[in-house]
Amino acid sequence: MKTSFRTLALALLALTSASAFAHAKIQQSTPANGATVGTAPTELRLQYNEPVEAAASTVKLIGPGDAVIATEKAIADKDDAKTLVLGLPKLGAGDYRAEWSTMGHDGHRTKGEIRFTVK
Ligand SMILES: [Cu+2]
Repeated sequence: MKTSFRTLALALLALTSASAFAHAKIQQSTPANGATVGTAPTELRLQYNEPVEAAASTVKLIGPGDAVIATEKAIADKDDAKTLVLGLPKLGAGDYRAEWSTMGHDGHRTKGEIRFTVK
């Protein structure tokens, strides 16, 4: 009993200290979440608070009619390891959402979505 309590306490401690490190939180994006843009963007930029592991991160773009838009794989910005860049095909007018799943430098994965509208 004593042993299992200690194991539990250690496990809790490990969890607590792991979550004390910031995971990759999104700071801003271009287009911004909720933005309406007059000109279709040629890329989507997702900027995080820490370097991201682009190879282990995915961004899925969904367009009008819930159609999945084929894109290249998101890559890290060559000048900024905290930013993921998703090259975009020519986007028509409509509502888009990008579902991102990003692996931070600490190996933790966070997820979210960015919505924008092309006029
Ligand atoms: Cu983390």
